[in-house]
Amino acid sequence: MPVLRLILGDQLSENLSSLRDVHKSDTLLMAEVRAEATYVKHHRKKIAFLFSAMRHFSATLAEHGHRIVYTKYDDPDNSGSLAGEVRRQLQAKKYDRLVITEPGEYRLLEEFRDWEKKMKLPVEIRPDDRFIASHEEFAEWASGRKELIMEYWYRQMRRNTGLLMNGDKPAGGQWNFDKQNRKPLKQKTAFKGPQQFEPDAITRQVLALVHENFADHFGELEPFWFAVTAAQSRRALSYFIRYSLPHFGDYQDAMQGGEAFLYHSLLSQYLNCGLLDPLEVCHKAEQAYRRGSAPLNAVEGFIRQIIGWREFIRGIYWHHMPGYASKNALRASRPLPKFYWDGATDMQCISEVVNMTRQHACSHHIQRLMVTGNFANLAGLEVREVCDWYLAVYADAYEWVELPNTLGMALCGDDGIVGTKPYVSSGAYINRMSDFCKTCRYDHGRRVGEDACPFTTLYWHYLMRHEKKFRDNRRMAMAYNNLQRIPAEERKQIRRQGDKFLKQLE
Ligand code: FAD
Ligand code: DLZ
Ligand code: SF4
Repeated sequence: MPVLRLILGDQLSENLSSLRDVHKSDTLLMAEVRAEATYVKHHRKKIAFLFSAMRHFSATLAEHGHRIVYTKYDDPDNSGSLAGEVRRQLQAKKYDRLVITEPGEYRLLEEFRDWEKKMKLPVEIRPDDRFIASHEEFAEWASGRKELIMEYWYRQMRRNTGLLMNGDKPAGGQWNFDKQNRKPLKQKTAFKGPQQFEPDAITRQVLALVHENFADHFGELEPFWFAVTAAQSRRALSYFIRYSLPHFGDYQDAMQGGEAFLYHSLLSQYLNCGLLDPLEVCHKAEQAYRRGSAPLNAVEGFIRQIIGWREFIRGIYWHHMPGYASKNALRASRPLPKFYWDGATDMQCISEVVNMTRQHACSHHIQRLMVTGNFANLAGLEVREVCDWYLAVYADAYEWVELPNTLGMALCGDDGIVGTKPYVSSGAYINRMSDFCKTCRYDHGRRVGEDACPFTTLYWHYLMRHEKKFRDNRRMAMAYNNLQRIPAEERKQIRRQGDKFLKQLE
């Protein structure tokens, strides 16, 4: 009897584990469904990107001789959920079993685990092996360690893959060149970022559909320029390697007004839905170093993001779920302010990042971590609401990668699993790494008074609020020594001003 194989919107890879033993008589099922498009109100560009990429992928599978059933969002019989679409197939035809590659979110894994009973059909859930490490390898590495430090995991991944290795030694004699990767951009850059693609007929159809059906979702739909096929994603990769990678390291942490991308790759949305393979991406970057067209600090920094951070974050998610999602170590409970959606705030940095996010459904790591994330942590914004915001607004967001980055790294909400200290800073850091403060009505250097920068006031307010928790943390010693140097009267003023600001936020 044939097998039914369900392929999800972020499983657009021909080497998917659920397709490995596929037979021509099997049915491959893909479905655009309301439940997945609205469990958070995804950015309209994200929905358009995935629907278009799904349609292109299904066309490729059909060209390769597979039998595909594809439900479009506006098909009159669309049941609106993955379970409903599977059921429709089971009613239409007899199948031996259902095969699925493990999803990227725990909520779906739980649902799939129930299907065998509910659908009265054997359900086989296979590992997603489009990553470098398996869950078992991460669990083995994590077991018995007091702290999970990304750097050590990364070295294991370097050894396993042989990337940037000369025998058993790291290329250049050092594992990590991060210290060279923190330069601000002193001048406006003329570089206009990643390769862009003209929407084809399929994408234009999807854009019309999203325009029609998701008018109340966040984000601008057009201009739409994402790659939507594996071939286009590879072209975007080559473009990045050629034009951006040489500068990626130096300006990895820099931010600039009006410039959403700088020298970042903008490849995460392609990697995360399966259009690009992480190892292929890293090998291409390594080749650029070996042939002398990109410096080691850039290539090492880039490869570390993928085989280090990306794999580490995924390991943390699956190792700690389901409990991880309900953590809120700092008891943050303030509602998400409206300016996270409309960008209408005098804080120039937040306004810029929210507006870039609304336009592109992308923003780079430091914008996510040190602007919107930093503010959310400093202001004690409700963890679930902040996580849902990040899950909704970025084209690369799926819970396996969004949650540990947001709840763990940005909000310090997981009791030190992802990071050993909070990523918080005053306006001084934002001023050093960007030109946002130049056009802001606030003064990044002032802690109190009319013009005090909210980041700066809240930074000291945060240190005082959480003194019990962080005071004895070795990595916070300098921050607390600096706090002690502020005169007692000014500390009182900071408390008052911070309290007032937070009250107004609500
Ligand atoms: P580049 O700077 O060019 O980096 C290269 C690649 O490295 C990325 O494409 C990505 O695949 C990988 N990478 C880099 N940093 C990380 C990281 N911390 N975790 C996982 N992969 C990483 N990344 C997502 O892919 N999806 C998310 O939903 C997501 N949410 C985030 C939320 C917060 C609060 C923060 C601080 C970070 C988040 N990140 C997320 C990580 C990172 O910001 C993005 O991967 C990156 O900005 C994507 O842009 P890029 O492709 O230009 O990355
Ligand atoms: C994100 C998303 C969206 C917007 N729509 C669909 C869809 O219609 N059909 C589908 O199969 N997948 C979609 N996805 C991706 C899923 O939400 C994703 O597979 C899970 O979040 C697990 O990572
Ligand atoms: Fe942001 Fe403060 Fe700088 Fe204004 S002064 S841009 S609020 S850091």
